[in-house]
Amino acid sequence: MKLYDAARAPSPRRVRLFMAEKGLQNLEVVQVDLSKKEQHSDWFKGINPLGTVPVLSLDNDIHIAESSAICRYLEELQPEPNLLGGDSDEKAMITMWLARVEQYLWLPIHESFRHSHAFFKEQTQITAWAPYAKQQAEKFMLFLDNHLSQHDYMSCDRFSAVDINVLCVIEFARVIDLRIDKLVNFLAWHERVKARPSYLA
Ligand SMILES: N[C@@H](CCC(=O)N[C@@H](CS)C(=O)NCC(=O)O)C(=O)O
Repeated sequence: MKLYDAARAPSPRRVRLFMAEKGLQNLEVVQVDLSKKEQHSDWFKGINPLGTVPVLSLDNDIHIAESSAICRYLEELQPEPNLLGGDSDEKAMITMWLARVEQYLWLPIHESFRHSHAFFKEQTQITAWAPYAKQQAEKFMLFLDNHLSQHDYMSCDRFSAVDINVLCVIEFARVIDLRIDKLVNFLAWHERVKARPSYLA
């Protein structure tokens, strides 16, 4: 197996943390240099035509793109410690939270970044969209802060892939100057997840 990674990008970080939690760390890692647009090179487009990282390439030449699909594969490969749900109740709840976080946090943060940051200046940017998208993310952050006033973790009252996904996107959100500084429950959760050894992966 080979992981196509980009050290500073948030989506590959999801996979690295997921692997670290499972102790899956002995695989080949290839860094794709996003600043040099290596993701759009012919060789990488042969691996993922959409030109995004992460990608997990299997020994049978299957290339899995999308961090959620990679994590699903890794969970099947090594079920413990469980991160995507044990019984059907947990699987449903974690899937629900993953979908919420993807739609109401990752998407607006990415959109705000995409339409305001110099990294995308060669593409069409609708600058007025950026603050609106940021506001949408802020709304969901308040929802999460409220949820965390009753719970230590994002889903099922235990650490799961949902915590990994929120951690990666919320730390990335600094690039659009979006922070959890004033959200006390969110901050406490952040300290809790930062204390895990996987944090440095
Ligand atoms: N939904 C995808 C998002 C992948 C993605 O957008 N990756 C970014 C890095 S975080 C990327 O490769 N960007 C390169 C570009 O947009 O040119 C996933 O979860 O894997």
